[in-house]
Amino acid sequence: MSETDNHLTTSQINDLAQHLESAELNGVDVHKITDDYPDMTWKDAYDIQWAIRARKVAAGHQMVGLKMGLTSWAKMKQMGVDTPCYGFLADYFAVPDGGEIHMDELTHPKIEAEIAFVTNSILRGPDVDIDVVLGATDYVLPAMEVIDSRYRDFKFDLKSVVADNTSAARFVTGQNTAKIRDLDLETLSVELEINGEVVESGTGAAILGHPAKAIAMLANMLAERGKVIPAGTFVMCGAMTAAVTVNKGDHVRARYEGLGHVDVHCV
Ligand code: 0L1
Ligand code: MG
Repeated sequence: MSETDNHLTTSQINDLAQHLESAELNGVDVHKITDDYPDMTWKDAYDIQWAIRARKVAAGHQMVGLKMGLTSWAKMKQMGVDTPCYGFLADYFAVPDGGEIHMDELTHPKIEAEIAFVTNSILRGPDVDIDVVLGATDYVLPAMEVIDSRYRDFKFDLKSVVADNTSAARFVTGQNTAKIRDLDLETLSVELEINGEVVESGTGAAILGHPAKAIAMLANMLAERGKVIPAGTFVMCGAMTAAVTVNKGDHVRARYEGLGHVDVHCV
């Protein structure tokens, strides 16, 4: 993922940002954009994502955090890629613990159990590692992400998914927080339940071996664009479990060892 040049024009990037944002806001699916733009570069893909982000800010939304995606080796292998990707979290993506996901607003949502970090000092790449991240972490908290690719049948390639803000749609955070000295983030375990039945389980090590690795990678990827992770940033590290399809009427709970649980209802 080293292309630093654009193949697309600024006008094409802005049009594609509008196209993908419109699919998101209207809950309609579209075909993957690389079908029409097979030569688009990684720079184009992230430029489209950043253009969607700029559209949301221009529309009055706040950015409330960042996310890493495709951080498990299993999911990268499934996608045939060796690099995770990042996206942004807008204010209206946030659902309170115990709250509702309105399925009519989404296309084909899936849910995954994650862990999130809140930083207390700036993380500036390119040489951020796990120890630097742990030294800049205020606390961690349990979280679930709802991913909802705007691409028909979740069929995409990585450039298309980066442009589509890595399928980010909704997220829920738990009410318990912990200092990293009080947790072993690698062995921290979670069970994902749907209607009381455990459907997936995992540990922190599923995230690149250690969840802080995902934050380090984010800082280093942002550095390629001259960006940093500011102090006080909420960052979701990626999934500890596989993503599970949810349906109207489902009650989803992620139960974390030593960190309580996070709940959401699909209505
Ligand atoms: O958050 C994630 O890991 C999802 C990244 C995008 C790929 C997908 O939609 O499955
Ligand atoms: Mg995720």
